[in-house]
Formats: sequence, structure tokens, C-alpha cells
Amino acid sequence: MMSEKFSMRNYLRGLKYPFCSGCGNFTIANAFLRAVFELGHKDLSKFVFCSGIGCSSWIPSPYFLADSIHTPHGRSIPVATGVKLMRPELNVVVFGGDGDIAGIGLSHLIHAARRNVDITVFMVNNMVYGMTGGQVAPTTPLHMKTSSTPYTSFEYPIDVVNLVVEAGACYAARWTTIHQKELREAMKKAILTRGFSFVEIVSQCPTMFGRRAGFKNVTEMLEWFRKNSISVEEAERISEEELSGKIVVGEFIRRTRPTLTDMIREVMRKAKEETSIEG
Ligand SMILES: Cc1ncc(C[n+]2csc(CCOP(=O)(O)OP(=O)(O)O)c2C)c(N)n1
Ligand code: SF4
Ligand SMILES: [Mg+2]
Repeated sequence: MMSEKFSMRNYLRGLKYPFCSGCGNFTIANAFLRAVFELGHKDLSKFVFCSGIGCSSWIPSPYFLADSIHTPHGRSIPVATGVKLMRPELNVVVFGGDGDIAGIGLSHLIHAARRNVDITVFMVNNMVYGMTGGQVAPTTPLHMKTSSTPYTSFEYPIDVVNLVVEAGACYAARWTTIHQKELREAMKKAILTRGFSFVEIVSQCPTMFGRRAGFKNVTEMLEWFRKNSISVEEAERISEEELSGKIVVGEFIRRTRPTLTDMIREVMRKAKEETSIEG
């Protein structure tokens, strides 16, 4: 469809990303910008980005050549909700870490899905609080060594994709950084979804997680993702026991329902009708 070739430079300010070598955030930024390009956007003028605090929250700003807002830790979704209500014509996209979105900001995620706010949330699940030194997160798999669980973690991790499905999301998917094509396609679908959309990206943090968890290098981490990923369809056929430690990837939901903006407009229309009859 498009004759021009994709170049990340067209979408970036030209600043140097602060990520460690081998960090999954590079792959994710690339996948997103490619997705945007393949959707036909020559620039990011139809987008606004909101992010909180954490390594992954640096994916959009100030690096993307776009309007963006950094919020306090965990508060990107309420800010994105405000932006969407005021500028419904824009694609409002949140990038955040598992700590930011599923830890401190979890209640905002659930309520945005419940309200069906027409925003897209990309959650980078590197299984720890990367930026602050690799502490255990709500997404850390059981029995993993992290900086705050040196004798291995003892809490069950949260399945964020299933949570947003239950809460009412219109689109939800999970992929890892090795599934580059699938991830890009999911990102496109999420952006195009009318309603709340969510993609979890299981990603590698070699510096703060990989080393401590016992991986020698990035390749070993990616191999771990590859070996343990199973499709949603396959997951339905196996027992809960067999599912333990697996990364279930694919599309979990795709549905249509009125968005928060639709609902507000409808209530306002009815209220106007009623008040004009009375008046
Ligand atoms: C209110 C508040 N609490 C705690 C912190 C410290 N803090 C900064 S980033 C972060 C967690 C980052 O983890 P995550 O969101 O998973 O992002 P990552 O760095 O792993 O990409 C924490 C706890 C903070 N900045 N503000
Ligand atoms: S600490 Fe981890 S998540 Fe943060 S930039 Fe380095 S590799 Fe990436
Ligand atoms: Mg994290």
C-alpha cells in the first residue's frame, strides 16, 4: 500500500534512548512505530502519549516526535482518560511498566476497562520494577530471584490480560518481544479498536532481572520466552498444572460495546431532551 520505506527516524526527535543494551524496550518502540507506519500515519500528529514512571514509561517521551505527558507513577490512565474526553478525535496511547500499570496503577486499569474508555494501553511486563533496581512485582513468576526476594519470590503473579477481559476491555492480547510480527499486528488492532484496548508485552530486562534470575545473556532470556510461550487455544486444552510457568500468548478478546464518550453523550442528549420538554 505504501511506497515509502519505514524509518524510525521519521517518528523520533533524535535523542538517545537511555535503555541498557539488549533491553526489550527498543524492540517495543520499534514495533509500535512500525505499526503506526503500517496504519498509514506519516507522523504522530494524531496521537497523544501518556506514561508514568519506570524504564518502559520512557518509550514515548521525550523520544517520540509527538505530544506526550509524563504523570506521577501509576497515574497515566486517569490522565489519558481526561485527554480522551477532551480530544476524542485523537489516539490516546499509554505506555507503562508492569509496576506502573499492574502495581501502583492497577485500580485505574480496571476502571478504565470497566468504563470502556477509548484508549490503548501497552503494558511492558519485564517482571520486575526495573528502574528502581529489579524489585519483585505483582507480575514476577513464582520462585524467581529478584533484588528484593533473594531467596526467591513466594507470591502468585497476576494475570493482567484476563483481568482486563473480565473488567470489560474491547481488545486484549499478550505477546512477547520475540513475537515481533504478532506484536505489531496486535498493536495495530489495539489502536484501531473503538473502546478500551490492552496489549501486554512480556519483555526482557537483562540488567535488573535477567542476571539475578540466572540467565547468562539476552539470548537465553528470549529462548526462555520462546520455549514457554503457548497459544490461547493450546492453553485451553491443558490442565492448570501444565499451564504453570507458561506464557499464554495471542488474542484474548475482541468485542464492541459503547464507549465512555458514547455513554456520556447519550445521557447528555436525554438530559437535554427532558429539560427542553420541561422548559
Ligand atoms: C509514588 C511513587 N512510588 C514509588 C516510586 C519509585 N518507582 C519509580 S519507577 C518504579 C517501578 C517501575 O517499575 P515498572 O513500572 O515495572 O517499570 P520498569 O522500570 O520495569 O519498566 C517505582 C517503584 C515513585 N517514583 N513514585
Ligand atoms: S534496567 Fe532493565 S528495563 Fe531498565 S533499561 Fe535496563 S534492561 Fe531495560
Ligand atoms: Mg517492570
